[in-house]
Amino acid sequence: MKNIAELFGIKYPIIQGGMANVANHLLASAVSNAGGLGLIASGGDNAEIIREKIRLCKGLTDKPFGVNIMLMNPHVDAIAQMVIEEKVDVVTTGAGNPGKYMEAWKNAGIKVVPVVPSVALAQRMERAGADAVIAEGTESGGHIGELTTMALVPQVADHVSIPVIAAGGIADYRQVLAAFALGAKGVQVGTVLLATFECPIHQNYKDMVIKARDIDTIVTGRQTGAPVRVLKNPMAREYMALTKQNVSLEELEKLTLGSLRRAVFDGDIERGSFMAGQVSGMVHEMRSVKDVIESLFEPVADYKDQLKVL
Ligand code: TUI
Repeated sequence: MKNIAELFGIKYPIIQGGMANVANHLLASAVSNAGGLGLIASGGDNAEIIREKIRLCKGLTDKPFGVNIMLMNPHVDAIAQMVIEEKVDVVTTGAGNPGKYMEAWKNAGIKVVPVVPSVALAQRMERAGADAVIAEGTESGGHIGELTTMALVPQVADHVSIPVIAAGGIADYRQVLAAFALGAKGVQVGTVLLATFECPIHQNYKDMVIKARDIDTIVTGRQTGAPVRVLKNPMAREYMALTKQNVSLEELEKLTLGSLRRAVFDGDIERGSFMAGQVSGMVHEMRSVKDVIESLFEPVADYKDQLKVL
């Protein structure tokens, strides 16, 4: 089976996570220029804002890149159509089932790669024509599923014949090797790209990730069915308190999305929602995107024959 570097026509079998409000044309083009697959994240943006970022990205790289569509976005129908018009190479999806858009994307020649938190959804996506699936474990930052990467990736790999991309808990080459050992044909990373020079977020956000230890993330909203992993801060503690009261899901989601913007754009340490994964404790310094990606794969070449990695 193809690894995802062959599938996408890129150098290294790595894709960038579709981080809402974070992953714009600057980050996506840096990842693609470094040999991975960069992604522009829809987050809660409307179709025209994302279209503009796609056009800017086309001016910054001649390599393939994609768009991540967050399916809880209220403008999702228009975004689904816009990526066809813009002839985007790859679409990844998150936070829902993209089934109703798959046929149109496939007919447009777009490679479709949904995030799946379970074997059942992976199988459904394969039947619907997905080119690969991203098995994202609960170690990830942001909106998460229940299963760990360690438990989810091999189970998904056993039940589909399309390539599986492992995500959640990957910050250095040991975790890349582990992902391939579990049956993945590629990896997705997010947190390790937050503390890069090219990542367009407030410096306070980068510093929070760099300072974080292993136990410094917390999952808000488990009780309401919208679990989101963030770095611990006063905002996260308030959210935890609110979910214990009778606040509506919409209200909580609004609070989370608004507070993500406060983290990304304002660097509001107290009131921002700093989405980040459990591997924040492995991020110790500012680096370039190229350095991050190369250091994830260079040692892996030594294991190439055992794992058929590259
Ligand atoms: O989507 C993510 N991570 C995200 S999205 C996001 S923006 C946001 N902010 C606040 C609240 C909610 C979202 C921040 N981080 N990762 C991919 C992912 N997809 N994780 C879990 C899922 C998922 C869950 C259920 C995918 C499919 C699914 O299907 C349910 C169904 O309908 O079958």
